[in-house]
Amino acid sequence: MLILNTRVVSGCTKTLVRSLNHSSRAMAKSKFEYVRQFETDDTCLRNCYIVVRLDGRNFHKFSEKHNFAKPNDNRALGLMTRSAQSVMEELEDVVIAYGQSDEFSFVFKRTSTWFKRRASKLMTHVASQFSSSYVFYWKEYFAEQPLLYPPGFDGRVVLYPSNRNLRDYLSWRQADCHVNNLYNTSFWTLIQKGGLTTIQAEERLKGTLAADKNEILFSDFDINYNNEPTLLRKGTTLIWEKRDEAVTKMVKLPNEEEQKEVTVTRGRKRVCPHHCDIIGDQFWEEHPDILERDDC
Ligand code: DGT
Ligand code: MG
Ligand code: MG
Repeated sequence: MLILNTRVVSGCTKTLVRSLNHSSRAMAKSKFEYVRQFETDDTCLRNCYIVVRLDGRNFHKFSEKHNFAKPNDNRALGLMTRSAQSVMEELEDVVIAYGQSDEFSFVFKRTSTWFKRRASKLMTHVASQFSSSYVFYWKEYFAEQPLLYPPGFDGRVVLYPSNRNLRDYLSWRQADCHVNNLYNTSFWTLIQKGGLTTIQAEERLKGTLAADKNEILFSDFDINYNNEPTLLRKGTTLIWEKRDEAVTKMVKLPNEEEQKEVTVTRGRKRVCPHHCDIIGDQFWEEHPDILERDDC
């Protein structure tokens, strides 16, 4: 019946064919189809920044087994950053990422409609892209150290409705980086340079405040914590930046027979790492395009 109609009224062809497909699909539905209704709606609330945070699974053991330097291993941090870069390049709408230790947070722009904002899709894509990149690039960072078993990363999704909330979230992660790194630097200096056992170092640091740890490092070991590398004190922030790139291409100039190689400069967006403070206003004033307006 439908096919007959398509012949008669050509202007309606599209509509009729569509309804034919629909009815044949309806007929093809199995009695099992109802199980779809058990799927939960995990659409992220509109206008909110979507943050996906990944964290290495049992990296206490993973770092030991793979002989990570203590307290910080530059190879491991480099590989984390490389994997996060891959997430930003391969997936859509991540405007900023922040990482330290075995974790990385990815912020999707608040107006993103990627995968209809479904939390499970976003989180699993981030986690799998990150994990496969971590394994894929392993050798580039750990030349002599074989990867002994497949690492895993857990993921969670958190929504932040305002710029203030998002900035406070990122500040929280950077403050955590600072607290942990100051503790770890003091702890391992007491052991590696001070000759203390792990138990003695723990005892020495019990109840100390940040100022006390700074003092121990400075007075006993001549280490000014503020001169430690910013990568370790501040973590890694990845953002998109336009950089000029020289590109060579073949062009045919007017009045000339043959093509000539010409070098032109092009602005290209790239993921760039920063190891700076993101708690204060300066970073955000210097990069005003990262955050969208609060009144969207
Ligand atoms: P989880 O996350 O509950 O599965 O357990 P972990 O063991 O991953 O715990 P977490 O994430 O709180 O702490 C990260 C661990 O990874 C911590 O034991 C120190 C280790 N780690 C991360 N980066 C480095 C590094 O550069 N060098 C060394 N030696 N260890 C590191
Ligand atoms: Mg972990
Ligand atoms: Mg962690």
